Amino acid sequence: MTQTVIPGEPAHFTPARTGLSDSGVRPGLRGAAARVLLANWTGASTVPSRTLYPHQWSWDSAFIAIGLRHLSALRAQRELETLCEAQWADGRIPHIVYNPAVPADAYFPGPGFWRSRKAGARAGAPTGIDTSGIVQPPVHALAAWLVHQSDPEHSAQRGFLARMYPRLVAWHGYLADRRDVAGQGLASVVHPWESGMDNSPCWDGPLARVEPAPAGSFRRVDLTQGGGDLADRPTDEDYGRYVRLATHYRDHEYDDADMPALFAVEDPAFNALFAVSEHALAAIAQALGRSPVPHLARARALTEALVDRLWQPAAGMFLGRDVVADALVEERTVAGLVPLLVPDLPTDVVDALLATVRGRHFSLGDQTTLVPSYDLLGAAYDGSRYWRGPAWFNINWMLERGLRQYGAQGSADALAAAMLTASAASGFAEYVDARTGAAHGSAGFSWTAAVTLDVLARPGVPAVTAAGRRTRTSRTPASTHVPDTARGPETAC
Ligand code: 9WN
Repeated sequence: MTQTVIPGEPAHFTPARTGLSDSGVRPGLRGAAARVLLANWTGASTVPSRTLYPHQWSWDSAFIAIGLRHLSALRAQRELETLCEAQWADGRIPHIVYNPAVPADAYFPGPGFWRSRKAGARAGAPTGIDTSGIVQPPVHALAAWLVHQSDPEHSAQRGFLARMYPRLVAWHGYLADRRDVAGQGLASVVHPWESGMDNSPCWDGPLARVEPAPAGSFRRVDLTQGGGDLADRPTDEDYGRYVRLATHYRDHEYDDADMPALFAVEDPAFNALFAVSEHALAAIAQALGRSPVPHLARARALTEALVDRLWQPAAGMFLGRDVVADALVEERTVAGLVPLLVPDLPTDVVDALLATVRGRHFSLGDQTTLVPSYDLLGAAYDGSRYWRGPAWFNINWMLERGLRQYGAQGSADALAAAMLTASAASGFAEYVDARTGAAHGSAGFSWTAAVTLDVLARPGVPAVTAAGRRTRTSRTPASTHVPDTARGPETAC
């Protein structure tokens, strides 16, 4: 019989002790965050931002659902269900689901660029909805499990998990079967947008081989709609490369088997989330009376491949692997710290990661209060430029849980408090300067509000205890670790 371990709530993290209480130190923050999510709700899902991103984005929706569960379990379930209605027959969950009510030129690339219904026909794109053809990090099973936990009775009444489970299994199957470009047990991203960290310096090397699409062949909308500083956005040259890669994929009918890889990178954050979500899928399977064993086996295999292929002891962190060049990408980005969210990492890896988060490259608790997206000492560091230095709230939400999971309670408490301070002060900005907290990007950003709600609602966070820290030589038998059992108060929308 497989042992399922759902981590409990530690007594040492309480609103009273950390000053995270909405009614005390931060009056009004919960209401303000809720108003952002209510304003960005479109009737069946939530836009990341009313100005810059007027459709549904895949990993945004997962984080949004994690926050929405504290306002309305039903709405949180709908968020994920709406996304899954756009799933392709090959299992992929597209990174954008277009809202037909929004003008075609409101975002580039729009549905006319991806042509999903036609170019994606062989891969099984839906016929009644327009989507993009690429994917984003697989946070969805984790989100579904957390949404279920916020109101299990309501979830069971609606058959939420029973409907989500086959979708999520197909999604993970797609990543495992079609995206293991190197054949070594990890999924590759085939476009920087798939990582969710579009403009990370990690992509500079692999992207340099890609000929940019001619500047006049597309028209960017992000430079006119955003509301943020245009200088913070990716350059035209990088945009040209993004367009070239997406065109290449589209022109191969989104067929992963039949596409010469121009760009393929094993990203540590993407694969860490895959492993964590596979643990969540094990918990979902068990809640449905099914066997968690295949999910636990895949979670274990992913964790081992992550360490074997992407761990770099000399850097004290994980690095991306350029699959086309078969070489690690020598850039320290926050993606290489996100595996802290994965349970059961070897002890030496955890110790090094904790030292790196607080060390001179990321400097948490010293020069920074939120973890920056890129190495403070890196040649490409820019405190305000997209994914090249500033801090994102969803990423810090994951790191806060990772720190806590591995016993760094003090750093986790301080990070949680800093997230609330920065989200409130910045008007729920898309991202902030990690040193100063200065707001960047669009305001009223959905996942910033969502993770704020989640941090505010938790009387405690979990997870994996010291028992979860294991050495390379003593991997424990199959068990399910899902980094949350917290239940926040539910109120109707
Ligand atoms: C491209 C929606 C998305 C996020 C990504 C973020 C940004 C889009 C863009 O916005 O990407 O998908 O136009 O830059 O990088 O993480 O999901 O919020």
